[in-house]
Amino acid sequence: MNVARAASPPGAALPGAIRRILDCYEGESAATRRNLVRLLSHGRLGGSGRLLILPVDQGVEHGPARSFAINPAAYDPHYHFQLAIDAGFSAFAAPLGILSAGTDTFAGQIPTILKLNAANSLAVAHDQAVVAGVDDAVRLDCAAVGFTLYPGSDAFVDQAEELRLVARDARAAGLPLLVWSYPRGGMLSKTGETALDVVAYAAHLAVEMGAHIVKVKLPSEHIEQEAARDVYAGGNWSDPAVRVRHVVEAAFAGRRLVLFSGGASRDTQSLLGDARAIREGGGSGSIVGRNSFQRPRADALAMLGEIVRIYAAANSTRSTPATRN
Ligand code: FBP
Repeated sequence: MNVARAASPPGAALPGAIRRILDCYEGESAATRRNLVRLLSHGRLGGSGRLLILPVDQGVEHGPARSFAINPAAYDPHYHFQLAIDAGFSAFAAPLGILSAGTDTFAGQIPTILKLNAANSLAVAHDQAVVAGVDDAVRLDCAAVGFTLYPGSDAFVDQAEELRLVARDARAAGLPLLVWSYPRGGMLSKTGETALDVVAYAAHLAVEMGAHIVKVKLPSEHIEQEAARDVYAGGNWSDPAVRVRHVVEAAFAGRRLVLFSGGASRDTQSLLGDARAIREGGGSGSIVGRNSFQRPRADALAMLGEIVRIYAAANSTRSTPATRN
């Protein structure tokens, strides 16, 4: 089946940016490709080849009060669906409870991504429990499924085996797999969790294990692994765009979509600076949770509008297979 025709309105050609991205996903089923198109076509960045995703799993990961007390409207799952729609996000990613709580009201208005595993701050282990299945995502008409991997943690081997099964089920159901690849635990120092070499390694592990889209934190200049120090010596790593570029290269030389997370709430200018670096480095976009729902709604909409403008302004200055003109 011709995916381009199936995913577009009759007579409409698929935008070049999306076509180039699809060309990088060799061997995928028509249904998986159609769902990638669904994500890449929605919202204010639709058709640009970039993604902006609203993730709301912080109530589980960090606790409800730490996440929502600053903006009590955000305790309501419907608040996040509406914010995702009004801000023009590409998709809304959340655990089963939140997605179920708005699935009828917001049906067809925003692509959703079901986060299949979860950690919480009451536990100490660097591990996640698989708490939902691909069958739930199909029932909720999701456009993709999500899974958090902790490279470096003592639970990594078990997590990798869980991910293999999730990836198999997701492919059978035609759902793209988005992997949050967050190094932590084991022998990694706290600084090492966002070290350039470690973040690039985490991105590579995720795509090697079947992620269609990988999400990582923006890397710092720090190099964690002694054995990798020589390889990085002499690079211009003080430029955040160069660091983004390196992570994108580690994800099959830009043949996979690479997103960067927003992190804890901070000032708008610093967020916009990150978005510029991601764009310049050939990253595919951002996942911005706390910085969206921990701001008053009007401020969040204004800030997200600025991020959209940055991503929509131009393509990356250094091309990858997915961004080449
Ligand atoms: P934020 O934009 O709020 O950082 O959300 C991105 C995210 O990956 C969430 O999906 C997740 O709950 C959170 O970060 C985990 O953050 P941390 O690793 O700092 O606990």
